[in-house]
Amino acid sequence: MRIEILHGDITARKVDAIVNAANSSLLGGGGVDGAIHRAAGGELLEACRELRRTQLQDGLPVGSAVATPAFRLPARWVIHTVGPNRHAGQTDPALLASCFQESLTVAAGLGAQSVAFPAISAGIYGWDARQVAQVAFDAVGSFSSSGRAGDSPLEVVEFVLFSEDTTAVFRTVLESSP
Ligand code: AR6
Repeated sequence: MRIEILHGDITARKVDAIVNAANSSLLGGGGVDGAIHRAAGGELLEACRELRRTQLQDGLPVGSAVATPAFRLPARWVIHTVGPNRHAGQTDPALLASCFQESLTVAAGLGAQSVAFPAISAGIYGWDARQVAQVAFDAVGSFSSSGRAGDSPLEVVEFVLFSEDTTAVFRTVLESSP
């Protein structure tokens, strides 16, 4: 599995799956969540409402992930995950690690070869980008060395960062990772 760091808009990525930094309601919001819903079209919100009705009446828990089709996006699927919100006292890095691990597990289950992540929790939810990068790369490393990656066709894990600063942070952390 190869990690790539890109500066840009995740909604433009023609990968198998893009990951959405959603909230538990799954009904949209600001940041990358808003951008994904706008670009995917109203069918995405409908699919999320259907998930809430049928499987997730109490919402998607922090650290969990669930997939929908990507509708008008170039990607095939959107994997929605809910990062921990520092402003709500959710400061346990294990919750953030779980977002990356669960999203990779869902991507592998879909048969995805490529998946793109944003900097989950590094915006409205208030986490430091450096810590998000560290947790993300550790999660990819432990996923690829675990049995879960064995049968999956997952080859490329992209991190698509919206600002130059965050892109530089992710590059620096990746270079200093073992
Ligand atoms: N492509 C890639 N990255 C983006 C894009 C984009 N189009 N737009 C923003 N980012 P945030 P969170 C970056 O706030 O911190 C929503 O309201 C952004 O610059 O989107 O997990 C949800 O509904 C930042 O680096 O997600 C939740 O309520 C990163 O994506 C809440 O925000 C994450 O920022 C989730 O907060």
